Amino acid sequence: MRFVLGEKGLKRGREEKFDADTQDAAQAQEGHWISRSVSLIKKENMTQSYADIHPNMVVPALVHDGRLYLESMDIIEYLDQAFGGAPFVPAESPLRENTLALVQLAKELHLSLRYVSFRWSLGRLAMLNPKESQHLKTLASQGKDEENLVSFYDAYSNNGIPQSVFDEHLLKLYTAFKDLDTQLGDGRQFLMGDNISIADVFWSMKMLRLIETGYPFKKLHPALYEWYQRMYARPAFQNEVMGRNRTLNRVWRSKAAIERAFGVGLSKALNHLIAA
Ligand SMILES: N[C@@H](CCC(=O)N[C@@H](CS)C(=O)NCC(=O)O)C(=O)O
Repeated sequence: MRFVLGEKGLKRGREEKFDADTQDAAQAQEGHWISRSVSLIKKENMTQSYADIHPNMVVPALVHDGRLYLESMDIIEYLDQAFGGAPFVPAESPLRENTLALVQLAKELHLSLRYVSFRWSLGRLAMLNPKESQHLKTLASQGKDEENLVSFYDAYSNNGIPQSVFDEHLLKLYTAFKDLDTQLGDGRQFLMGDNISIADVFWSMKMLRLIETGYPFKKLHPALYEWYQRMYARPAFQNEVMGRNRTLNRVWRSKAAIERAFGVGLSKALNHLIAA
């Protein structure tokens, strides 16, 4: 979402705590949006104040003109309508349908990304203690838990997920990246052709997280890696995505590099799976 705000030329204004009781409309500088970061590492998404905003306890969420918008896909479509500019969700067929199909695939793989990044990057840091688990259950019972956080965190925090399940998710991601790499082989600049779209946003966010786990994109999917470098170089990516993530991103990448040097970690697991 932040990436698209940047691409639309909208300027980031003040930073507020996500649960600070300030009126956005009153506080916003003309033409600027207010950033309210929610730290997933600090588990701020699993607080009553965030669950009141987003019942599924995931980011992002957008408030504009006093209305709340949830779900990345819907938010980006709304930003197109509200702020114009080159559309991220194309209007004409069949480009629209093809773009949305690629976004749908990214959405379906979101769970796989969660499994893989927790297993090979966040590790114990992402586990909940019994008190936190209980708190999550209480909050989830007020909403619908559509992202299945309760069952995932329950199993993950109790080491209840077999390695084969993590491997399965890693392979699913590998298969999808391999396909994208093939498609990009025709020299297109963006996933859907000549113009940036919501598909580029969804998939580059996936890659950003996976690079932190040590996923060897450059070696396995070179055309996809080149495409990611183009996305990464865009000012909106640098300012709105990396601006806040840079330090943590470096920490995770260093951890993955050390693991790779010792022949452990995601690269090793993936090599085994591909060879099998
Ligand atoms: N369907 C949601 C999914 C959003 C989502 O899963 N966000 C992740 C971060 S990329 C999250 O907030 N995870 C919280 C957690 O795993 O505790 C959307 O597309 O907006």
